[in-house]
Amino acid sequence: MDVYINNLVVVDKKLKMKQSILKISVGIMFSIFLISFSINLVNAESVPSWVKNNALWYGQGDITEIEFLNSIKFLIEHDILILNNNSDDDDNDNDTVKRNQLEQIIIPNGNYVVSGGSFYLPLNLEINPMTTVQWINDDIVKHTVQSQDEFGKIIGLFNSVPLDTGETFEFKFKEKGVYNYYCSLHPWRVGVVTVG
Ligand SMILES: [Cu+2]
Repeated sequence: MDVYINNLVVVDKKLKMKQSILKISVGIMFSIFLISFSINLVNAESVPSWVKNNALWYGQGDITEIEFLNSIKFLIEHDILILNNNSDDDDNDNDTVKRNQLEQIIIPNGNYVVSGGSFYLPLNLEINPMTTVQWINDDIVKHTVQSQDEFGKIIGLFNSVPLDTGETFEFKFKEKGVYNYYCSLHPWRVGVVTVG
């Protein structure tokens, strides 16, 4: 019976030691977090010394968790500890998405017919810089996309291989300007991408 009780005491002691080690680690981590965080936002002097002590005392097991949490509550309520709700980051993400948009130009069915009205859709695509344009061949014959200079001569800016039905070609427009292109297989088909 004594052995059993002794064992229980040992187990209990071990458990308590583990708990206090955990508390001390949490306390140390929080102190580091608190100091580095507050320096970034305002300066460490804004954190009252009793809050700093609370972090230490909590780590040592001298105060309860509620007392410890109350000191964090104090920091938040007094705008010393400012919680980042990531709204700025979200905006930035949206901007990034906007800047890296994908726009499509459809090469419609019948585009190869000289007298037909199946122009590129849209005929003049207007986009922001850093937009990727994707041409998709919805026609029943092959088409190419060839960049042209202002005189209608092919230049090596963006040039596709012949695209089968359903195939696509992409090019990312980084700089502002007016970009002409045409199909080398059906040179009467001319389109424009305006980056502004
Ligand atoms: Cu064509």
